[in-house]
Amino acid sequence: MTTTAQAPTNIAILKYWGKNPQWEQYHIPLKSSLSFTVSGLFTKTTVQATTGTGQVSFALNGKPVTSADKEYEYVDDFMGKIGRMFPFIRQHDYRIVSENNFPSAAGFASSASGFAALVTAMVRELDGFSAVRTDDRLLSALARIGSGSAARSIPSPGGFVIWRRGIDPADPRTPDTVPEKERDQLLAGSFAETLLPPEHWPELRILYAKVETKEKKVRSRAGMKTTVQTNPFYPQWIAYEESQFLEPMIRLVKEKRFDRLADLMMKASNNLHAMCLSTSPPICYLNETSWDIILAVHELNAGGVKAAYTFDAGPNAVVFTLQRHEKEVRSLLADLVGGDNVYVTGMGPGPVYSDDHLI
Ligand code: 2P0
Repeated sequence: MTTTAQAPTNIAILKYWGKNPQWEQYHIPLKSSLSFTVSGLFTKTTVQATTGTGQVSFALNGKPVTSADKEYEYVDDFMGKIGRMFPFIRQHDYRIVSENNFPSAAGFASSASGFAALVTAMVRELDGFSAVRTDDRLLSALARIGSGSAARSIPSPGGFVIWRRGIDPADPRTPDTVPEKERDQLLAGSFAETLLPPEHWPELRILYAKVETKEKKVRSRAGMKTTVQTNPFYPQWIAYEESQFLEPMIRLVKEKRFDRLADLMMKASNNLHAMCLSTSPPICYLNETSWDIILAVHELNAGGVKAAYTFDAGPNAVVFTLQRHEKEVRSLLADLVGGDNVYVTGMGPGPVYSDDHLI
C-alpha cells in the first residue's frame, strides 16, 4: 500500500523547553505548552510499507537522507522506539518520502509537521495501528515520541492547541520501574488537544518574517537538555509560566483579547530566550535583525497594541496581529527583512490525507 498525509506546523505561544529527565527518551515535557496550528506551512509525507525487517529509506525535499544527516538520526531513533513498543512495525520495510513547503531548521518547527505527517501516514499504512488511527490523543502521544512539538500538530481540528504535560515531575516512577502496561498508560497521558478551532478567531493573522534560513547552531533537543541541566533559574521558570501564563493565555484566546494576550506572548518568548542565555554554555538564537523586529514591535505598540512577536530556536520572527492591522505590520516587517521574506497566514486545521503520492 501507499499512504500520503499532510500535516501543518504549529507555533507555540507558551513554549516547550525541557524534558522530564526520567522520561527523556519519550519526550515527556516538564510543563504544558500552547500553540496555534498554522495554515499553509506543512510537510507532506508518503509512506510505503512492504514485507521486510524494519529497513527504512528516507528522502526529504527531493534528496536521499543518509546516516550523516540529523533527520536520519531523528527518524531512525523514532522507528527504533516505536518498534520496541509495537513489534509488528519491524515486519515491514519502509520507503518514506517527505517534502516541506518551507525552509527546514531555521527556527520554523519542521520536526513538528514532519513527525505529525509521518505518524499520520504510518498509522493508516499499517493494519496493526487500526485502533490508534482514529484516536487523536494516542496519535498525538505517538507523534510526541518522534519530536515533542509534533504532538501539537496532530489534533484534527487544529486551531488553538494545548499539549498537556502528563507525568508529574515529582512522580518517582521511571520507565524501568513500572510494568509495561502502566508505562504505556503514563506515556499516553502526555498528548495535545484542540481547545478552540481555527474558526474561533478568523481575524487573527500570523506573519512569518524570515530572517535567516541557515541551519541553527544549537539544536533544540541538545539546547533544552543543557538548559535543564545547567540553568539555575529553570525550576522557577517552569513554576512561573505554569502559574502566571497558562490559564490566563487560554482565557485571553477564548475572549479574543488581543492586547493582553500580546503582552503575555511577548513576555513568554523573551523569558524563553533569557533562559537560553542563562544556560551554560549560553545559547543565543536571536540575531541583530531579530532584535530590530522586537524593538520595532514595541515602538509600534506604544500607541496601542497592534502586534506581538514570538521566537523559537532560531532568529526568525513570528508576529501576530489582527486583520485590521495586517497591512501596517506587514510593511513594518518588510522594511526590516524584505517583502519577499514575509509570509502571512492564520490558524488552520490539523493533518489530512491525500491521494497525491510522492512515490
Ligand atoms: C516549542 N521549541 O514549544 C519550542 C520553542 C523550540 C522553541 O518545541 O527534542 O524539536 O524533538 O522534542 O520539538 C523545538 O523542540 O524537540 C520546540 P524534541 P522539538 O515549539
